[in-house]
Amino acid sequence: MELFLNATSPYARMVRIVVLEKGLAEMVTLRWCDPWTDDAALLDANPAGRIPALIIQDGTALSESFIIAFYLDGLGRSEPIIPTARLNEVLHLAGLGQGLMDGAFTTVISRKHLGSEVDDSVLGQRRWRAMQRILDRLETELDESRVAPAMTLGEISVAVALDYLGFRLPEANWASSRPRLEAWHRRVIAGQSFQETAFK
Ligand SMILES: N[C@@H](CCC(=O)N[C@@H](CS)C(=O)NCC(=O)O)C(=O)O
Repeated sequence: MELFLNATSPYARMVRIVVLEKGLAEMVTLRWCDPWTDDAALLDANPAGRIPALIIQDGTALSESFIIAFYLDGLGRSEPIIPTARLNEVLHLAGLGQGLMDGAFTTVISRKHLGSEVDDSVLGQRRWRAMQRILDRLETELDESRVAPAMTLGEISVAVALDYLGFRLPEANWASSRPRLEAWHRRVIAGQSFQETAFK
């Protein structure tokens, strides 16, 4: 299989962590690319021009991080990252992580293309409030004692989104008033799959 990715995309990192957690690294060739330059091979795999995209064994191209994660979860024999016994809880958390990731990524990309004054626009302000609400909700729902040995898609999604906030929007300073979430995050990112894929 071939995975189109770069080193700064939170969506691509999430899928890369899933690959590692599922023990599939040897089956996946990493295709480093820049989605912003209309890379021809990427456009062929995903006409939306976005990473991640995954070409699977029969040549089918998959796009969208959650769809790719769902597919990969069906491969390999390791613990499921979307376990049916904890489905509601895992999907709930994965949704919050995705919402946070979308808010952070859209903020970064809007600033880059429209200037940082976009933060003061109606949409920019709305996005910022949404991120704060998600962070506050996570602070009430998560704590260190809830980190199970087998990583789930919920944990991966939230922890990658928090890492991305620290990487691209450090001024958000999400951890300063959220000690439980900070302890939870520190515990999750200590795992090898997070260490190997750190943003740079
Ligand atoms: N909903 C998509 C979002 C993917 C996404 O936005 N990827 C960004 C990089 S972080 C990208 O490739 N952007 C290029 C573009 O929008 O043209 C997913 O979950 O995979």
